[in-house]
Amino acid sequence: MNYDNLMRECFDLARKGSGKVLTNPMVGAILIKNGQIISKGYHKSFIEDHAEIDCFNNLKESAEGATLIVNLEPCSHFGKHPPCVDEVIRRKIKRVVIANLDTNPKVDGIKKLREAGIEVITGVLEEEGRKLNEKFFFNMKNNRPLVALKYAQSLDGKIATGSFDSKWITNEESRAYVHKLRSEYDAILVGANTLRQDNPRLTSRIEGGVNPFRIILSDKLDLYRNYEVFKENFDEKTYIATISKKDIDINAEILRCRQKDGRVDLKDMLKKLYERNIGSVLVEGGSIINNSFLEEDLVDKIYQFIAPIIVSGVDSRSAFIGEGAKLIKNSKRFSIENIIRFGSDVMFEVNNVYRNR
Ligand code: AOF
Ligand code: ZN
Repeated sequence: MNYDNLMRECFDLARKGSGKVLTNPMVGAILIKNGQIISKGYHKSFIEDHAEIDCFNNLKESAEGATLIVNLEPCSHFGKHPPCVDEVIRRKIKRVVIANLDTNPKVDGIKKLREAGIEVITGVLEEEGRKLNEKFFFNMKNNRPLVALKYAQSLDGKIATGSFDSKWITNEESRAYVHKLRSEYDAILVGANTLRQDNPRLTSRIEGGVNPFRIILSDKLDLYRNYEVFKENFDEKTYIATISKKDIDINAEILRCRQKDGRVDLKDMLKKLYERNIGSVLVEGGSIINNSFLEEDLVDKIYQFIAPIIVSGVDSRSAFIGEGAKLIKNSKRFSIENIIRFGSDVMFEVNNVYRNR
């Protein structure tokens, strides 16, 4: 039997957890018996049941002899929940079909299933499954959140004019895509300067979009409570990463980070965020913040939007500003994974995650 279509359906179910499962993987599960789908389920959020359990909970009949299709190897460890494999065995499932092995070192579900006499088929649409859970696999391998930079630039590579004007470089379609990205990333990071200049809300304004956590990078903690990101009505928290010892009365959790060259040590900040179950960060910073991540080798992905305008000018800003490579051969090299057109704009999805996967 070919399980490709059912696995694709598992991926679609899994995607419903996008932005909500945090450092957990997106997982969907389907049960079939006598060629019929008898139940479906998915991992809805970080704290909720695993996909397999959700699928069993939705079941209206006995699962005995059924085939379970699930895009990730069922877990065998005691985490926030008991092992899924125990439930699979208890329910007398005949066969388990999976796309990807779970790279969490605590998990070895397949062994347990096979020992219980259950047939296990692995590697169905493995590559698509890997792409779907790119962030999770990255987290498992690197023990830190995946970092993606997002910026919009002109044809001549400028993200702002000399007077720091950067509004409306890209068109509406590109901006809509940014809102989709914001709902897929666990957190969104900007510098304190962006708050001062634009006072953004940093929410995902698409239908059904999940709001990300907000991270404000502020070395000196010179912030005011009346910025939009500190207003009450958010489900997700705002964090401020700082090296200041100052106390301020503000609606955010302050992450006191180690310092490096007088600035927040980004690796230390990412460690603290990971401890808070943030598995991916979308950086919407300017030249300086982008460059700090670049210098620390912390740029795993880039979403680079390009609008067909030319800004020119010696004072205008490009996406990175640092010492720069003296020779082209010393530049940092990435790979372009995907190119999408948004009307008159173009977006490059640039990847570095393969280095770390
Ligand atoms: C599954 N099905 O739907 C998911 C799995 O803390 P816990 O108990 O939620 O465990 C989290 C780990 O379980 C996670 O790192 C990954 O290895 C696995 N996630 N496993 O069988 C699921 N979400
Ligand atoms: Zn599980």
